[in-house]
Amino acid sequence: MAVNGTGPYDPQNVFARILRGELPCKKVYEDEYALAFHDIAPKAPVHVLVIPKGPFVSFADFSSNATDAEITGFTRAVGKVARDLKLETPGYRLLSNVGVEGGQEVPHFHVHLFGGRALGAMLP
Ligand code: IU
Repeated sequence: MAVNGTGPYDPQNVFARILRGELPCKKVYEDEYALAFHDIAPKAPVHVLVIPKGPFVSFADFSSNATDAEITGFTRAVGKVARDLKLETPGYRLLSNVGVEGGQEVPHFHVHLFGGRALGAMLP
């Protein structure tokens, strides 16, 4: 199910349900602004999703409508997760799919954090 990156927020989406504790996740980190957990279908030895606590559909929505505190808090949380998982050396990849053509499936903004192996050149 692909989604529109700027459409209305669906409070029943799976990540909203994880945030409310209605569905389980393998939590890596949580603070006031963000929750990080292992992707259910990992594409790399480390594949973690970091999501903001607020109801943002995509990066397009988040970058337009989140407060400065939410953007700063979320960004620092992503960096902290990468650091805590010891991904900074040799490196890692951040990715966020936005909307239908961008390949986004879950309509709550999330950043994929990949690491644990040499990832090669950026795709596509
Ligand atoms: P996407 O950027 O929206 O395409 O990525 C969604 C990711 O969410 C994808 O990597 C799924 O494996 C992952 N995921 C999950 O971790 N837990 C779930 O319950 C569902 C999807 I549904």
